Amino acid sequence: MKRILTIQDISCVGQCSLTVAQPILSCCQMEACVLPSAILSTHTGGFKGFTFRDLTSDMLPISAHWKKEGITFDGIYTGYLGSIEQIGIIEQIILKFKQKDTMIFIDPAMADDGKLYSLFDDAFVNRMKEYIRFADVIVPNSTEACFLLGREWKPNFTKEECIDMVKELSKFGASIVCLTGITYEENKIGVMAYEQKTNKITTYFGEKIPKMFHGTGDVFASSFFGCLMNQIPLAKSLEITVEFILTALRKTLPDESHWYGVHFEEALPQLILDIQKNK
Ligand code: PXL
Repeated sequence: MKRILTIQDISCVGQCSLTVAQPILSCCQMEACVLPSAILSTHTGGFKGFTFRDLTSDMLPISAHWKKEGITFDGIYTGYLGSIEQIGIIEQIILKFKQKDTMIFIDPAMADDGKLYSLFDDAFVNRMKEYIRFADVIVPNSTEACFLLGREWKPNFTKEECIDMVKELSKFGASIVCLTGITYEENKIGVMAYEQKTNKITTYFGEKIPKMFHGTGDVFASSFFGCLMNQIPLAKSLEITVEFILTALRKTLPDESHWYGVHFEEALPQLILDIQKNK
């Protein structure tokens, strides 16, 4: 069984980051080890007065213990990070644990809907631009793509603009760039991946659910990473992941009180079956 490491925060309530990644990666049939970047009482996208404990100073001692125990990882996936200083430490951890075939998957989780998340600023964006050079795969949404490229964001981009963005982003070095949440097909929302090696663009679109849900980026990244780690081909990985999210969103939509996350739990059986069928 593959063992992977995911580094992101624990939002104790909020259905994002580790509380989403861990169960999804287990459903993708991997041993999912975690390195929490920070502990928050909730996520920062709509709750007021959340607590935040930065765990930067724990990271090197934790990883040093793993090294001493001879623990290795087949993949490392990072999401929402706690501070600029922490990024340097995570780079050291990646260098320490990266073996020939270790997939480094970076979700540059820092912005959505045209805006940076509340705890980030331009200095964090600049550091993220350096950090993504470590990645084999990056999965920005269109807002993050614009911050990384220094472009103006708008709610909709044309197909040509999306192609231009993924190709431009690939210059940071990742072999796969996957842009999420793109909307140039009428009444649809989807993803576009560019694979540098083959110069190939792959897209997958699904029905556009008429509401924005917090945490879909984390559900996407976790499932997509899980599919790729199972060596499922890129196009199929996108299909499985978008269909998983659509099922989750359909389950969430009727529950109007659930504003802060996605009921992905009820869609997990579908993901497990798709992984078993395709791996
Ligand atoms: O879903 C991304 C995310 C993860 N973690 C925290 C967040 C957010 C988005 O707002 O606030 C703490």
